Amino acid sequence: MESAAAALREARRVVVFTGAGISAESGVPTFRDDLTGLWARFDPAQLATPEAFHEDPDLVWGWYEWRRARVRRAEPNAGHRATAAIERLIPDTVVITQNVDDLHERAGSRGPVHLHGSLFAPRCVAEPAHPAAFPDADDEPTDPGEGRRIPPPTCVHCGALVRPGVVWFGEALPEAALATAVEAAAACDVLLTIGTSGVVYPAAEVPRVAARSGATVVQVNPQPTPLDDVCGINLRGPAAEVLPALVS
Ligand code: BJW
Repeated sequence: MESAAAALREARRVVVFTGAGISAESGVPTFRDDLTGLWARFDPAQLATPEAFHEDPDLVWGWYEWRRARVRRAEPNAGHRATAAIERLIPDTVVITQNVDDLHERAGSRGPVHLHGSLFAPRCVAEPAHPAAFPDADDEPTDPGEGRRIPPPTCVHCGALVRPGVVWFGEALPEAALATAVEAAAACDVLLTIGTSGVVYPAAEVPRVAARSGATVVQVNPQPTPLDDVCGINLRGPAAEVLPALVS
């Protein structure tokens, strides 16, 4: 903890790279934790691929509406707030998140980069997607309950289905977001990797890019991950406890 705090104090450029674990203490489930992770209860092949949406749009839309409603009820935790505090202390901080929730924004982070999209930006399935296809995106989500089907709305411009604005397996990440992430990681002095299993690519390259570029990489996670080897400092613990201690 001492050396991580010292590295952060001396850093001019910082990247905070987050995964589902930072939102766990807000009650938003992770993906791969045993028992509580979403993939322990649901099959990603049936819910988080373009083929799944094509096959059964009502099942997929219903599942994302259920998750959107859960996130709406959740509040940012001390880990999200500590991240925003780092941005205030070190203005050249870039927050890069794999999360599709909006808890960084609600904790006061300015413009976090969303590598895997957002639950709150549904879009038309047409390529290229019609903008503002679904004007009600900011409305209170319908909560269909776990596992209930709900038909997706249709695009106001072309009548095609509206899909969740997230990045599914096999889909490209948003080009600009990925470029910003790689650039910031290559240029930073310190990268904090928080609450990610580090198994999903290309996002998992981000801390590796920072390590290869000579940055101090600090990991905050209660469990070991494949990123342990590239992290000079591993802080084992929950983000909502470790991060506030790091910036205090
Ligand atoms: C705590 C905590 C607490 C708990 N405090 N910590 C190279 C090798 C192998 C495979 C591939 C590869 N390159 C690409 C692939 C394929 C694939 C992939 O990576 N598969 C692997 C899983 C094997 N990647 C893709 O398909 C990507 N696309 C792609 O590569 O496109 C290529 C292409 C190019 C050009 C044209 C077309 C295609 C896309 C990946 C999209 C991932 N999508 C998801 C779902 C998003 C939507 C949704 O939310 O439903 O993103 S999957 C899911 O995993 C989600 C997450 O963002 C992502 C990462 O998960 P995360 O955040 O790490 O969560 P967990 O649960 O894994 O870990 C939580 C961690 O928190 C744990 O370590 C806990 O210990 C910890 N924790 N409590 C701190 N309190």
